[in-house]
Amino acid sequence: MTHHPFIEKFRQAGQAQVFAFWEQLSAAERASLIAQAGEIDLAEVDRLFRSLVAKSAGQAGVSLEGLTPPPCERLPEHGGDAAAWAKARAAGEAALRGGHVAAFTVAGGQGTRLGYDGPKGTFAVTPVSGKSLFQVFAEKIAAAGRRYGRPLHWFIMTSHANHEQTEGFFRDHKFFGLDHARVHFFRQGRMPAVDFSGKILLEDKAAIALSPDGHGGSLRALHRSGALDLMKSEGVTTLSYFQVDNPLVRCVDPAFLGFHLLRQSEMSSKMVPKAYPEEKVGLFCQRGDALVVVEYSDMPMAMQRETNADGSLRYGAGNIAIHVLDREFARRLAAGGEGVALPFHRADKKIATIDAAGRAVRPDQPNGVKFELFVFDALPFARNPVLIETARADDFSPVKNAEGVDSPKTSREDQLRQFARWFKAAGASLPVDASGLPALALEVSPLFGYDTETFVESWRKLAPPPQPRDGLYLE
Ligand code: UD2
Repeated sequence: MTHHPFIEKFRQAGQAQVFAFWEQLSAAERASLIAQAGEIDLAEVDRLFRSLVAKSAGQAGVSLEGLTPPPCERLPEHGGDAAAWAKARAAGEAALRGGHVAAFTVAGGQGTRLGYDGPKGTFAVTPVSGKSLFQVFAEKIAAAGRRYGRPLHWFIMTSHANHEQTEGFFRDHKFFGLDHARVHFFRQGRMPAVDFSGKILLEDKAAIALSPDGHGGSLRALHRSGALDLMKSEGVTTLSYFQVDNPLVRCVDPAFLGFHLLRQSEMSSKMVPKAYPEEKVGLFCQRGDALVVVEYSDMPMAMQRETNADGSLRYGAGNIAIHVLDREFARRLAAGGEGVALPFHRADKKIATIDAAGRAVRPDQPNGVKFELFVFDALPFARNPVLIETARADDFSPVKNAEGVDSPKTSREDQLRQFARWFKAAGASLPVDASGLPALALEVSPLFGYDTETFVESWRKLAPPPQPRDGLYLE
């Protein structure tokens, strides 16, 4: 057998099967396999197997000890302090004018549930012109840059699987008018899948079964890619984090940024009140001084049904994956070290692999484990975390499933409802049903307006304003 230092290293770690087909591989295949092996931290894989797989049949139980509902900055219409919101907003706007904020999209997920073949950000979501998720964000970011007189940097985390396609999509669309020097793509890390005895699985004879390391891998990837250094040299202190699947998101929200900055928080989050106890979202909770997210699957249903005196859910602060992060906090967590590393989570999956004879195996039951990091696990490490409430209708309507809840249809309808609310605020009459859904398919480009205020400003400049009608597109 040809010797390579990696082969010996893997053999010593009990992972010799990774190179079982070495003799059959071409020079190019060998080089590629070695490069993949080089991504793997064998000690980390061994530690994860021992702590998450070998020890127990399931995920190490999340402790519910000492959990209480978290303090939260309520919206003024729900009893929040309007003056504090106004002050926060002014502080956020000052940070945007100073160029201290960058947008950050995590777009490395595999998007399997949607059944769409391509990077999720390229999926068409808007009701009339069929803009992609990436275009919607690009236009919101361009519009905010214009409004505050400082074009924003935009960081986009991709995966190995979708990096080239994502970059190509932006090039083909001329970066949707953004300055391409301010749009930065970087790949997230990968983790190997292991079987239930801890052996690293092969995808085929020349490839390890590697998959993205979770959205929490974004902190390591920001660091490794040099993005944090670039931000520092550009005077960016604060990252506005959102997921690629949510076209309603306010890519940069001055009030949210302002609460974060005024409280000198290292990481802050937005929540929406859960729609019903069974809703499948992570839940913000307080434990001592720390803000934590407990996944819905880890909290007993009885606890999720507990109510306050006014009937609202006691643990009702749903995580919609919109956060603000301090740049140096991201660096500290990425560097890891004693007591400040994000924990990995285990997910049992059906993993396409090969058997000892090299034949393809397509299991119909989970045959192995993937390891993932979650970004919200950074919250307990953050100084002065701030949690604010946001209106679901103005911040959250993700595209996750092909049909049913959180699908292209529900997201399109939520966009239409938002446009209809803006028209109404501007005094334009538009027939809507009881749910606020207009009978007309119309669309507002974020370049025209991306919230009530910016829409109304642009609308008032139109002379005469157009009559709302089917297919109307405002840009
Ligand atoms: C996430 C949250 C859930 C709720 C929901 C809101 C977890 C475990 N759950 O559920 O509590 O907040 O979002 O929408 O986070 N991604 C990467 N790399 C990866 C994995 C994911 O970039 O390795 C991105 C992905 O492209 C997407 C986002 O992270 O933008 C969410 O990923 P998901 O679809 O796995 O999370 P989901 O919807 O199950």
